[in-house]
Amino acid sequence: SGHVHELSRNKQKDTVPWFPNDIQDLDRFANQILSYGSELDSDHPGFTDPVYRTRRKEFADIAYNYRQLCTPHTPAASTTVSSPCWSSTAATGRTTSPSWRTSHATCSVRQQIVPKCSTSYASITCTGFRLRPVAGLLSSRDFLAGLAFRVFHSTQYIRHQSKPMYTPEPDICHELLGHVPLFADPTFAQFSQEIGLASLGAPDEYIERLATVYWFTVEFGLCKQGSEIKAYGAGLLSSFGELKYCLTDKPKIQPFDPAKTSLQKYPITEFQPVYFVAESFDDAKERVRRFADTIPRPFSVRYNAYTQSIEVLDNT
Ligand code: NLE
Ligand code: FE2
Repeated sequence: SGHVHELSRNKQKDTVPWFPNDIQDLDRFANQILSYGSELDSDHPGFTDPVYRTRRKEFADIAYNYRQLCTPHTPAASTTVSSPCWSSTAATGRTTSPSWRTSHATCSVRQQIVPKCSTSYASITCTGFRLRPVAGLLSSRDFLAGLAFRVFHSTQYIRHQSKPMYTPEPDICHELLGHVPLFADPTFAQFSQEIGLASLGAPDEYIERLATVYWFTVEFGLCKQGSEIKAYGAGLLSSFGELKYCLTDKPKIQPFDPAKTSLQKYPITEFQPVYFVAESFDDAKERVRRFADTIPRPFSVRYNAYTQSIEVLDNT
């Protein structure tokens, strides 16, 4: 029950780590961020740009004050100015999955204007996925837990205009051109939620493995389509540089298999040396489900979409 998880929030051996039971519980960790979104490292391309830094701070503050059920679902922050970064990332499409191109239209991604988060929110009501603004980087455990509720923690600032082709940091181009179109695909939405559900109350070691599965699918996944291989990972769709690179013969390509994929090490500030190819979103979903069954947990979980809460089924 909720109370048991509550007591075990400060990690002790052999207790189940705390996890959100109800969608409102997401408010409890939304601001437990590893660094505030406006604090930039000295090697960040926007470090010496005061206008950019002020804007980042405004976005971080909006996210900080957001509450799941109280704030309207249209995060007020949005960038409706034109930006060279948006244009260069929005200009692409040929190497991407059919889901991306279908919902590309739904999201009315235009080349000159960065859409508001509210527009994108409307476009994914078909799967019930919603965006929640976040003020900084969440822990893997908290970030994955959001997916169990079909809540996606999203940045709102844009990358610095001096480096449009690739950024190690997620930004609004990445969220709206990369993630949102895929979350409009019902099977992909289920697949993503499956990773989230598997993470609830999982031991730390499995959180790391699930975060790795997430990385090689939702962020950097490739998928077969007939005799071709297409990119669907958001980190590829939003990076014009890496999108071209990933389908050359430079990187190593391996079949997606959660047991193995979840152990693969990866860099986070440069193009990936290894990618994993799924047979289909359905196949990937089944594989994640089977992998989830191997996670040691004394219970199983199910999401109740009517009450927006997790049902915990005792297995002991
Ligand atoms: N490298 C991606 C891009 O440039 O859009 C962002 C990846 C975020 C995990
Ligand atoms: Fe991402």
